[in-house]
This record gives sequence, C-alpha cells and structure tokens, in this order.
Amino acid sequence: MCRRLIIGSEGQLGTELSRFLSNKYDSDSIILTDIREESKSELIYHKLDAINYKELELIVKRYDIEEIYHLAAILSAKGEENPKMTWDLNMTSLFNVLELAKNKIVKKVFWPSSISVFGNTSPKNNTNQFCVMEPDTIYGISKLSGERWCEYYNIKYGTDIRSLRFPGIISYNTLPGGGTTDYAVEIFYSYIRKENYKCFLKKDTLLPMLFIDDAIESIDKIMTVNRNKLSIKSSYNLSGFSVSPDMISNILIEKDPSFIVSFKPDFRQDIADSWPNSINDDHAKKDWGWVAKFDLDKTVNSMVKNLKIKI
Ligand code: AKB
Repeated sequence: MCRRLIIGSEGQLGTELSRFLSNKYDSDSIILTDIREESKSELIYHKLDAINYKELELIVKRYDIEEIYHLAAILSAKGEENPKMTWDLNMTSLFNVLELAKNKIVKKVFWPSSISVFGNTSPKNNTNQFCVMEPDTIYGISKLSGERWCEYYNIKYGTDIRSLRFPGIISYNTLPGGGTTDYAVEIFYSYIRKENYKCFLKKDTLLPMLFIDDAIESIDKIMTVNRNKLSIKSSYNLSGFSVSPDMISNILIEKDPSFIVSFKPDFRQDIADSWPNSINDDHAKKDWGWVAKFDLDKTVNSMVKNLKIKI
C-alpha cells in the first residue's frame, strides 16, 4: 500500500487535499502533519516542525511513506513581516523533503510554487512559463529559488518532484492565512455574515485565481500522470480565471444590494501590483491535459452555496 504524507495538513490546501486523498485511497494510508497541536480531521496526525529533518525522517520511516505533499509555507503578506524567518521555513523545509527524495527514502513529492515568482519586470498579461522573473517579495524569492532547486534535484539526482505555480486559491472550508489574494475568500465570509467588507486592495486590481476543487484536481492530475509527460522539471504555470475585487463585489451586490464593500489599499497593494493579471498555462494543457472547470460565476455560486451551509 502506498502511504502518503501531507506536511501542512491544517492549512487552506492541506485540509481539502487530506479529505480528497483519504476518499480516493485507503484513509489509513494518509498521514497528516502540521505545526498545530491537533488536527481537525480523524486521520492519523502528528505535530511536526517541518524544518526539523530528524523529526520528519522519523515519521517518514515509521509509516514507510512513498509520497510527500509539502504544503507548509509562510505566504506573501505575512512573509514581509519577518523575511529571515520566511526564508528559513520555506527553504529548510523544502530541502528536508528534497533530501528524502534524493536519498530514495520517498519516491515522489508535490510542492506548490506560486505566481509570486513573477515580479514587476515580468510581462503582465498572459504571462508565459518562461519570462523575466524578478520577484519582489521574500515569499516569491523563496518560491523561485525553490523551483530552481527542484529542477536541479530532478535533473542531477533523478528525483521525482512535481510542482505547480498556484494563483490565489478561493475556498470555503479553511481560510487562507497571510496571502495577498486572501481578500477573495474574506469577502465571501463578510457577505454571508451580512457584514460590510473593507478590501485591502484597490477595486480594479486584476489577479489570477483558482477555485479549490480545481486546485485539488490539478494536484491529483500532476501527481498521477506518467512522469515522461512532464517536460517542465521546475514548476508549471497554472491558470483558472482572472478577477478584481470589484468584479466579485458586483456579483455579490447584485445578489444582495445591501452588501457594502469599501476599498482601503495597504502594503499588499504593492505586492498585488507586482504580480501578473493573467497566466498562460499552455505547457500544463499540452503536457498533462490541464483544464480548469471553474470560472468566476461557478466559483461565486459554489462559495455562496457552501458558506451558507457552513456558517
Ligand atoms: C499569496 O497571496 O501569497 C498566495 C499566493 C498567490 O501564492 N495566495
């Protein structure tokens, strides 16, 4: 039985991925880890500090883990508060996983990169897989460096590390924490709670986004496709749809005209301005048949429906 380990199981992506994997495979074969004391899930759980190699190796060997999904990271906005800590966590935890793969202790790894690898000097629209990349945040710098290390390990040591450059992820079960795209989740919570929402980005800030179901499907697809099909050894551009705060708020206001959204940009505006408006994901489409199923309307409908049930 192939056992899979999730690092960062309690976060926005981890919560959904652990649910998905435990439905798809034997639930005893999915092992969860996070820095938090306890898990929200019923699956096997261990508290783990991902920068501690020995602790990680112990868990991997104890359960004979074959695949790691390494999702733990400090995101773009939070990362600017403590750049050194962000670099240490994001890079050391990745190195720990890369070493496990290099030493053939695990067979396959998934590690998310992000659109934060692009910066002010990258093209803004339909941003290509290969272009100028000078990230302006420490999170982006750690993701771009991480991508280069993944490619290096894949080519030099024959490891099987697979990666996607995620845009902002819109989800209803777990809130994101510390990102620049977080507004696109928060706004729905305010709407459902009938509270006013103060957005920290300007209303016309266009950013690439992806609905959570598509994000999970993309991870499943890239992890199960034949390795020979993966021409990109670093990280694939991935696209869902592009959206601005006023595009989301206009749809919500149309549903409920009493919903009030105001805009008060803070330091996150500069980060958002340095990222692309839209992403070209032709390589993902060609190599492993990627197609996003959720556009803006489907995402809004699903968020409203699911949050109404949840809250
Ligand atoms: C963030 O906003 O930092 C993340 C990301 C786009 O990687 N959601």
